[in-house]
Amino acid sequence: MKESAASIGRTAGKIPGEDTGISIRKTFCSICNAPTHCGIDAYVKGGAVIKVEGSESHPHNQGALCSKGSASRQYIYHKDRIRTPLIRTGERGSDDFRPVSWDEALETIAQKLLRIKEETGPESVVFYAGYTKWFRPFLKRLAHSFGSPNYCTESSTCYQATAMAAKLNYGCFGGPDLRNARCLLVWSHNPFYTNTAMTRRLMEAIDRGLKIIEVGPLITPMTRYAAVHLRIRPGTSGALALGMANVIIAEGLYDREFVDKWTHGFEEFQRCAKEFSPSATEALTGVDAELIVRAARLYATTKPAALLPSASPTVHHTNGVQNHRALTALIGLTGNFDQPGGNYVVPPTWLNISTAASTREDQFKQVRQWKDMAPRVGEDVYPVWCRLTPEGQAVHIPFQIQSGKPYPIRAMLAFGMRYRMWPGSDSMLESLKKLDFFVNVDLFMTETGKFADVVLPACTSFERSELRFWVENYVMWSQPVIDPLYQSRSDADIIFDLAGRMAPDDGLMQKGYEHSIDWILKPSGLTVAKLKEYPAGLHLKDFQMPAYRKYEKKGFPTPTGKMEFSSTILKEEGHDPLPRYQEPRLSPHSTPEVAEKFPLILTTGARLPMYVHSRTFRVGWTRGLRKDPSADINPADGASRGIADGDGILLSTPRASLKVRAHLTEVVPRGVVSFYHAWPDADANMLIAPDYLDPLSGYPGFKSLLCQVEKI
Ligand SMILES: Nc1nc2c(c(=O)[nH]1)N[C@H]1C(S)=C(S)[C@@H](COP(=O)(O)OP(=O)(O)OC[C@H]3O[C@@H](n4cnc5c(=O)[nH]c(N)nc54)[C@H](O)[C@@H]3O)O[C@H]1N2
Ligand SMILES: Nc1nc2c(c(=O)[nH]1)N[C@H]1C(S)=C(S)[C@@H](COP(=O)(O)OP(=O)(O)OC[C@H]3O[C@@H](n4cnc5c(=O)[nH]c(N)nc54)[C@H](O)[C@@H]3O)O[C@H]1N2
Ligand SMILES: [Mo]
Repeated sequence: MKESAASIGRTAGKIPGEDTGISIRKTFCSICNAPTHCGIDAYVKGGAVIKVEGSESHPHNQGALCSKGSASRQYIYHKDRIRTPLIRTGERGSDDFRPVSWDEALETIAQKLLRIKEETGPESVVFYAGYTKWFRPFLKRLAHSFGSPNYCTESSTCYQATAMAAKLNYGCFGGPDLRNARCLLVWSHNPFYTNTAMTRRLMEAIDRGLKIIEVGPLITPMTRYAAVHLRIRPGTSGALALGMANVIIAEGLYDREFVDKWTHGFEEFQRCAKEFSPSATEALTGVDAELIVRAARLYATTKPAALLPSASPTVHHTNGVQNHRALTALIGLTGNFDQPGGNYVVPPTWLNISTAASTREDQFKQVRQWKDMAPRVGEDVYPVWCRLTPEGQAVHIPFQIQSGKPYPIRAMLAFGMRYRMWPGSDSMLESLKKLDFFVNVDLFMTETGKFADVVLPACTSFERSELRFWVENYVMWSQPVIDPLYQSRSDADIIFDLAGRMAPDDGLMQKGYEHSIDWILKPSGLTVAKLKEYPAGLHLKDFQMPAYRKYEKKGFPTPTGKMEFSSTILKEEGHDPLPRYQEPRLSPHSTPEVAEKFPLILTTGARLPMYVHSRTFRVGWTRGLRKDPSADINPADGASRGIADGDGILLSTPRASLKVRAHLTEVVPRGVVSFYHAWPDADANMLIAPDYLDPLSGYPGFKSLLCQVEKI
């Protein structure tokens, strides 16, 4: 078509139309976490994305995009994208790879893993997924079809411990029913940085008069809306929760009827909470006794009230699971479990996202039962974890590689693995080097990829098809808006291709990706063909949400059929059945001798809005927002050490030191240092010992240890 002056102007303005050759295609951003992905309008011309906008029509983000999604083009077209499959030719850790065809790469992987299976059993191979979630059900199925129990994920340091704590108490869990809540107890969650689309619903609820109680050491954008902010010392959530329970019980503000009829172990719990008077709790948590009383009264008397916990900061401690049990116990104590406006249980539809639709995800994944496979990695050390969590404990992988006990781990097929996720990351790297065979699939050539024997290029969400549900009862089968760049492929294609080579007996997987999705979707009545008719997504209008108070009919899915203040499972496994408070293993109270040299409390990994773990450091727009690794330090702690804002400092723990910059800010309370966990050249996890773990879950104590800072 001949271009007129007007149409040239329209092209420059990136205006879609036949004359400009620009079309808008619907997709979504998947740089951050699965429940929070935002709908995107991709402006495509000549097979390339030339602009992105938040989709106005998408109910989740309603047109908005954060700094990361807005930088999507820099992410997709980044120079570090892996271009072809690669096989290592040089030393592990070097850049020496030779490009190979997909067939050679996949055949090499299949042959090697099948040989290992024959020699030492399928359990010698670990199948691993990093933070990316969308392909996990296929990977888990591949692992079990191959015969290995060892499907492990990044969730071994993230959400699974909170799920485990909630399952010990209730057998199931529910998020806040925001629309009907009148009070929200936000326990260490900062949705303004980490769950941005949710904050629209939150602001609407605040406008309707929602009362907010915030718990967490840091000042966040939520703080200005909070009626009370309890700035606890990191690692003391359990003490605070018991302190609040103490007030609620002593003042008779608990829900007697629910407690009498539906709970187990209240008497013991009451005795346990009795020790946590407001003043005793103040001594442990650093929060004024008067504020603790106010928060307890507000939460217990404003009905209905919901708890909004986070996936991780309360369990990133050596006492994490019991902390999280104590704070979720407050829901039952006040009769807010599965009530309108309380914590409403909606079973997950797909990838832990709950909607009105149901699927067969669980049956699809657990194609072979645990009893028909070897014990999982970590099962001997974390039996409670294995009873409640349908995966192995990934934090234990390096220990088992080193010990070879109870059986050797010889190979890993990993998708998006980053060894710096592990505490004592340097020691994790040493363990990786001991593997006979290591495959990593990623978008980018990463530091971890350099230690792999085979590296495969994955593509972004713009270049693939995937099934995605949103809590707004919305579903989408996305279609690629551009072809995969270079020779990259979608992770699902790679897994299904490998299933053909490594698990030929898995009839369903042999039928392919879309056929498997149809099988999974069956109970919902949806199909891939139907979803393809709605490229922008489909509202699940005719689907029925589950009732409230489901326990009245079926009881709780716990051993006693009740909410368990005192856990039957923990008792059976020889642990304290009560959510009793213990100090973090390193703290001014538990190790005063260490605190003499390291008097500050270190919390690592509080999220920043522009970064998602290691993902967006390489992206120019986001990196420009906070360039250098810097530790947040309270100005008073800086002043007493002669440290000014921007100074080079040494951040030290008993294990190691890092050179970083000082960022003096009131956001952190006095006595606390907060440092982001995934800076490329300053790895927080070098500061933490590999065995600094919660004994119940194996979770690392990322968020409460001891440190010192000094000017260089
Ligand atoms: N932008 C961005 N978004 C993300 C991520 C990201 O990396 N970047 N990561 C995603 C992932 S994997 C996760 S798990 C979530 C995490 O999501 P969030 O939990 O919302 O994020 P955090 O900043 O880790 O923690 C929230 C609050 O916990 C409090 N906190 C810190 N230390 C402690 C402590 O010791 N005890 C208690 N009780 N509270 C503490 C702080 O006050 C902090 O503001 O975010 C997800 N979203
Ligand atoms: N000190 C400290 N450590 C922590 C935490 C903390 O708070 N403090 N938080 C912990 C928590 S909660 C979490 S969730 C973990 C996260 O830890 P990781 O799993 O390490 O997180 P990422 O860096 O986001 O992702 C790993 C890799 O996945 C790749 N990737 C991205 N998209 C895709 C894709 O579509 N396909 C494939 N194959 N690869 C892809 C990325 O490029 C990246 O290299 O870190 C944990 N570690
Ligand atoms: Mo996480």
